[in-house]
Amino acid sequence: MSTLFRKILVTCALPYANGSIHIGHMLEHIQADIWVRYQRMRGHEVWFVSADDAHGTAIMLKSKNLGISSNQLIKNVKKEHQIDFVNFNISYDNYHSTHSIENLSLLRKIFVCLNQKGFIHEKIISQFYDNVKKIFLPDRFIKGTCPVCKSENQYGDNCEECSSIYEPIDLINPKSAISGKKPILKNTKHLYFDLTFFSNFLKKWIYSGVLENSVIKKTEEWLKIGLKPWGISRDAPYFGFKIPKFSDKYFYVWLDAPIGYISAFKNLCFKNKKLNFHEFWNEKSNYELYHFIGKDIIYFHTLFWPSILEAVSLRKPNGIFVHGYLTMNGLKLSKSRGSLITASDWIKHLDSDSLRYYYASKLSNNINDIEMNLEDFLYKINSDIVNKLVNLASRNASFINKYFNGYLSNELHNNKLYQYFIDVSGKIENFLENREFSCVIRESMKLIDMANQYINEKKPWKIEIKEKNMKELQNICTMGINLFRLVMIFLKPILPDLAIKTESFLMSDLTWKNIKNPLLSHKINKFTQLYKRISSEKISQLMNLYK
Ligand code: NOT
Ligand code: ZN
Repeated sequence: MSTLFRKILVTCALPYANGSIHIGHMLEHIQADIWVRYQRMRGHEVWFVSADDAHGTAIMLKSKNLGISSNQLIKNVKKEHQIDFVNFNISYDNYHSTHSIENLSLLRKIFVCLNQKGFIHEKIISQFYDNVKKIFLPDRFIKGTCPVCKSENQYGDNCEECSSIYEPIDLINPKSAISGKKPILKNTKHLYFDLTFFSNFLKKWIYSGVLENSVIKKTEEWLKIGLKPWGISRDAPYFGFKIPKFSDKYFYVWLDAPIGYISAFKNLCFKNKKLNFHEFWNEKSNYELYHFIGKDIIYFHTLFWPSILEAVSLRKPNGIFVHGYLTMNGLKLSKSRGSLITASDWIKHLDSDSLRYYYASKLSNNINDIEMNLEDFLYKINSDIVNKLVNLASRNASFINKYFNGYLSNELHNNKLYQYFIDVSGKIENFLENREFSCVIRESMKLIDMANQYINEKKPWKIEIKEKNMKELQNICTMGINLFRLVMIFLKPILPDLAIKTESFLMSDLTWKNIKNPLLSHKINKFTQLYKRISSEKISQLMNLYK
């Protein structure tokens, strides 16, 4: 696949604009960014976008609590989010907001189209209402016991324990999360999207190669239970876009959130005049589209989203890449529960490459949860990056710098070993393409071990500094530097900061297309520390913030 020129658009789920980015969010942005950087390295045209999800009751209530307008809140939060993503080297081409002119205009167009095609119906329903706070309660603001597995403290729309989907009315012992009181039922008119019409389309689409098996299974379960019309309106007070011709009704945040994928790209087209919006979004487009998401929002992306796109004749995604939750000490840390280390706290004490490396070492293309253990983290970073990877460079560079004026030899000491690394690169390409990043790390570390083993055997430090030995010494160290370079090419999408430092040390860019050409008769820079060992004090300082 990678020999063809590809045009690709990649998205991450849009973070809510009501709170900070934490390392749980970062798992997804890092995962997507590694893949994006790899595709770019292979010479493909890749556009990487996301946005803040800026609407909904939570944002409205949060701004009220803070005593600022919702507009001000989402502006502040977006700035913060963007700084976090830059700090972790998430290479977005555009980071937009769903509270944008592009999103409003696309949402209206899509709504009008759905309406004209007869996919929108009105229905009067009775809904939970907080009579103390005078507000209809969105699903996420009602808590109670799951009607299926009986777990307590579950949201009104789905259970985080057993993943059942249900209506708030089905909850046992419901309570308003705003006032804590038992809500009353009140009638209200709402708009529904006719999701049921798309059952047959979905039954084909989910098998079209866009989903991993575990995700297909989840989706099949929902299809088996049968689809229901999907409510797309919410009552005032709400922070969002108003529905034309309805007084006091707003579009549900989950309708304009996925449209945010399209509008983030639309806004990018505005900034980059070479991009053609329609070329990308028409049904026959030959661009590829991939969404990275967490397993908590599979439903929205495998049922609602493709149906909406189908209904308005827009292109569908080529893949929905789903990851599991981040757990810490075995605890599930979903977006909405538990206090997770924020991205900004992390970066004050530790670096970005270390988190990227740690996640990569645990990530695969399945929906298994990822366990973050800071002791294991410390050990892995110091042992892999410092003791193995960077050490290989430093122990060889010292000889090249000292005796050869920084010049690598004109030949390798062991062409066979170099060729072996090239042979393994094909495997690593496949792992990167298929998002099996833990395998990339495993294979890379195997190679680094081999390279260090080779140096241990050749013992350059034991070679007597004599005219007749000098060529041999230079060849051995040139070999070591070149093997380090190859592994750094493989790891460049994962470790962008270390890659930049390595490029300046090697005085050569790390590119995929040059792996077969070793650096020979080439001058390298003086070796300066490429990566700093992580101390346990740093970890304790960070953890102290969360006691
Ligand atoms: N803000 C949502 C969340 O769960 C994600 C929205 C993703 C955009 O954090 N959507 N779609 N579809
Ligand atoms: Zn349950």
